[in-house]
Amino acid sequence: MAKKNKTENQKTKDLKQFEKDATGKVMTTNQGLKVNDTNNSLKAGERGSTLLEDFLLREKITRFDHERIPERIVHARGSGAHGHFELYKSIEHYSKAGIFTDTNRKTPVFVRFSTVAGSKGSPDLARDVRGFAVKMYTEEGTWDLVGNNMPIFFIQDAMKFPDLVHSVKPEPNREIPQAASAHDTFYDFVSHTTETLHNQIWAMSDRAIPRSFRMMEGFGIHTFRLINAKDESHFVKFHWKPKLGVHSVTWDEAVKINGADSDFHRRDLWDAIDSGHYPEWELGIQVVAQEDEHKFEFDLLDPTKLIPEEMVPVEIIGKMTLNRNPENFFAETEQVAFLPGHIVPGIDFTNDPLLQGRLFSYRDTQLSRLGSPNFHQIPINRPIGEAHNNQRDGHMQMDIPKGQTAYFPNTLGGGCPHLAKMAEGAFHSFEERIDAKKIRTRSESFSDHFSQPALFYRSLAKWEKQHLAEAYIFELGKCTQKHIKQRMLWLIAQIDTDLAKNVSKGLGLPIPKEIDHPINQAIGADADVKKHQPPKKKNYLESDPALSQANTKFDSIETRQIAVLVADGFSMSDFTSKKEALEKEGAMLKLIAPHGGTVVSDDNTEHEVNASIITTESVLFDAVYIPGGKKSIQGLLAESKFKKFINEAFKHCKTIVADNEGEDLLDKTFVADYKDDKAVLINEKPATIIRSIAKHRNWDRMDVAAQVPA
Ligand code: HDE
Repeated sequence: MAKKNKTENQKTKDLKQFEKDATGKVMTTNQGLKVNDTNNSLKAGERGSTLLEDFLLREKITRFDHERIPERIVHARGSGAHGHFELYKSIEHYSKAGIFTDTNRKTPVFVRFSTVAGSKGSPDLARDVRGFAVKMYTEEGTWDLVGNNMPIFFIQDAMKFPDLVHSVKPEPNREIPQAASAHDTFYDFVSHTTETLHNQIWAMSDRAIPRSFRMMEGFGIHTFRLINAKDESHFVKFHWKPKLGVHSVTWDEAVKINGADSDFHRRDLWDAIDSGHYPEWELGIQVVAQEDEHKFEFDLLDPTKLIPEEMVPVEIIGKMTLNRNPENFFAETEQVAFLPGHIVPGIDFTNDPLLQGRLFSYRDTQLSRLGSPNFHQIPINRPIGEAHNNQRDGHMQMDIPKGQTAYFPNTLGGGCPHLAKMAEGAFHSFEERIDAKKIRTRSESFSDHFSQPALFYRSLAKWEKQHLAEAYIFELGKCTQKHIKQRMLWLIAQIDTDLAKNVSKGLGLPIPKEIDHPINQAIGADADVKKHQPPKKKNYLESDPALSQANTKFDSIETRQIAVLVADGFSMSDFTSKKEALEKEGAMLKLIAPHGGTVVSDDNTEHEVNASIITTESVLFDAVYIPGGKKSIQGLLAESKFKKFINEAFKHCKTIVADNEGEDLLDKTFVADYKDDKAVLINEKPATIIRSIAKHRNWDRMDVAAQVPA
């Protein structure tokens, strides 16, 4: 695939003025003083004590001492990229936003993907929700759509967020475990907070262990409003649909990837963009008319509910492309500040009580994280248009506001900055009629906690259901408290009895008929759960195909990593025939050899080895290819890790390809007995191989694969 040109957008141009490039430049202090020794401190004599006078030492050390800023309290680990959004068709009947009406624009974006629970240095393949935060630098102001890769959230009211996060974070006494939900405190909370069960079951699904950030969906989650030029409101849910489809790894791979390359997702995103394979997502909207607000069997304001696509189809309206890696991780990815409160005319909030709480939290958190109310002046956070108001001063003011006045109204400053007229595109909150009692409660319309987890489970394919049961068994198996496991089992049984039976078998615990632990009674938890189901479980839809990854796209092998196992003497003609065809489709072939350096093929040409077998693992690849060549196969057989490599790829249901003598290597592995498997391809044509790799995995092999002792 040809490397595409990097496109430059307005935000990229804006950022350029802040870039610093030391190429060819002399080293100076921060004051511009030229420095000729940065290795030795100033001393009294060669061996003497260091002098307080040494301003060069003090500047360097003091600056170093203060390099760190607090990591995000949630979503600490993340990776970002620049790009743009293009609109396919105007939706002016719904929204007056420039980004939704002007099809000629390329709106600059910066996206940050993240895990939620782990610290900044935690591994990428934790079982977790992924953050999917998009900052759109629109001409009318910056719009942040701060979403996740799952369409619903754990809780319904912002008031519960600290409890949720404290329960999943490492336990406060021992600070264990890191980046993992599989522990007592999390399930203590979940099992006593049934509103969490929907997001919880999604977190047990393969969605929580994506193959790549580039292969996951994004969701705004909350119901927002679109406002048109006539000030009419429609409810909307936002969806990002990846062009490459939604794909995941298995849990066994996730565990191993975390050891083999804990930066797997970060590296994958960087490499894809760097090699010109720009990730793309289409933006979809689910629109509900104002008058239809109450026509559903769930509340549109409840963020633990999705609108099944079967009930309201997703309308695709545009496309986002990420085409530039950040220049500097800290300056851009770490300092970017997303605020759900950043909206533009044409988009507005609803009263979703989780969203309402977020509107407070994100500004507040930037104050402690970035340290100043001027965080919007950091280059990555600046809007592309001019910003003027009477807000002043504070730590690290970067602008130099001119003039005598910093108040409104004024005459001394000519009345400026003056107020925008509505015709100039001023923001105006949607005038929603509210006539209510001030009350601290939860709406009765939020009380169904079981129908949608059940719908999600029913909608999954057999292999997805199996993965999900295994995830529950793993997670609850890691809990040490029996009453917590039993309570979870009882709740899972209310979602689906078959699922509960599987989990119960794995845990070696019967499904309790009642949950009557004295602690639960003492804290009144049973009454709370009973209030919320199961009697109220509804079956308004048998299944929603969009919820299953079995119904995603399987039409591309772009950026798929293919491990080519070779030693000296491998067949060049086998290799070239496959390489050309696979690379044409965008796949990336990597030569894995018994050693680093180079290998020589049977036509005496030398090839750069991409990784020696010692430094890599099968879990980092999507498929394996073994070209023929007698000598090469002998070389591979001499190093036993190649057999492990193949067995493991087979275990993870990947496509395994061999040509000619390559089959001899397969015969020494577990694959020998399964050569009729539809994704074990011996001497097959490239087209068949491409189709097989595009399928992502052969899940039909799952039961056999489970037997592989790898
Ligand atoms: Fe966040 N969340 N959140 N969250 N969230 C943060 O803001 C918070 C919620 C999400 O890449 C924090 O700048 C509260 C839902 C993403 O920089 C913090 C509540 C969704 C990111 C915060 C929620 C999200 C954050 C931490 C419940 C999906 C990473 C650092 C009321 C729609 C953004 C920061 C990035 C980050 C608070 C719930 C997504 C503390 C109080 C629901 C993707 O402000």
